[in-house]
Amino acid sequence: MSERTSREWGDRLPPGQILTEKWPVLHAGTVPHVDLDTWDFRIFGLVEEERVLTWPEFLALPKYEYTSDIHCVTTWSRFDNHWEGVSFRDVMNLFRVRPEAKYVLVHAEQGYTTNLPLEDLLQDGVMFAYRHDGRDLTPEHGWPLRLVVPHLYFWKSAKWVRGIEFLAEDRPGFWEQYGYHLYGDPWQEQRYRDDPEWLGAGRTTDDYYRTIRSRVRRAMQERGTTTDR
Ligand SMILES: Nc1nc2c(c(=O)[nH]1)N[C@H]1C(S)=C(S)[C@@H](COP(=O)(O)O)O[C@H]1N2
Ligand SMILES: [Mo]
Repeated sequence: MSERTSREWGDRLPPGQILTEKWPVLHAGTVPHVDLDTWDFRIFGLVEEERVLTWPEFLALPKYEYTSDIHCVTTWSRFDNHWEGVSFRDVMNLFRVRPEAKYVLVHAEQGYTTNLPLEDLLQDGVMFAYRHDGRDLTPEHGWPLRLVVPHLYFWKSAKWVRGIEFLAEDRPGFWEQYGYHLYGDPWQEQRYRDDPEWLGAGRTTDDYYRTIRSRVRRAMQERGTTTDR
C-alpha cells in the first residue's frame, strides 16, 4: 500500500497528485561529477556586489532544518521530507540586492536553470539542502547542494545548484522554455504554460506533456547530451 489518492488525503495533497513513499529520480541530462575543491556558488545579476562562495564558506553558514512535502508535476507527491541545509534568507543576508531585483534565475550544473519570483524564495522552508531524511543527498538527488521550494512544483527545486542571478523581469528557465508553467503552483495545477503563444501545444495534458518531452529530447540531442527522462 504505497500509493494513495487525493480523496483519502484531503487538503494536504494538491489536485491531480498521487502519494508515493518512494522517491523517484527525475532530471534532464546526466548526473554531473562534482568536485568540492573547485565547486563554487555564484551570486550575480542585480546585486550591489557579486559574491562567490566556496564549499567550506557555504557549509559555514547557519544550519537550517525544515520538513516539507514534494509535489512533482508528473503527478507524484511525497510527504514529510526532512531537509538540512541553509535557508535562502540566510544566503540573502550575505549581500544586498538592487531595488529593481524582482526575480531570480537559479543556475545549476550543465546549464540547468529555473525561474522564480524573489518574494517566493524568501518564504519559510525555502533552502539550499545538502541532507535529506538524515543522510547526505545522493548524487542523483542533487549532491552536494539542491534548492528546495516546498510550495511550488518540484522542477523549481534545482539539483546541483551553482548560483543565483537576480533579474528585474522574469526569464523562463530550462523546463519553462519548453512549456512548463512560469510559476508552477501545485494547488492551482499550474503545470503548463498558459500564455497565448503556448496554447495549442497539446489538446490534453498528456499531449502537452509529450510535446514538452519531445522538445526537451530534441534540445538535449542538439547539445550532445542524452536524457534520463
Ligand atoms: N539540475 C537539475 N535540477 C532539476 C531537474 C533537472 O533536470 N536538472 N529536474 C527537476 C525536476 S523536473 C524534478 S521533478 C526534480 C526531481 O528531483 P528528484 O530527482 O530528487 O526527485 O528535480 C528538479 N531539479
Ligand atoms: Mo519534474
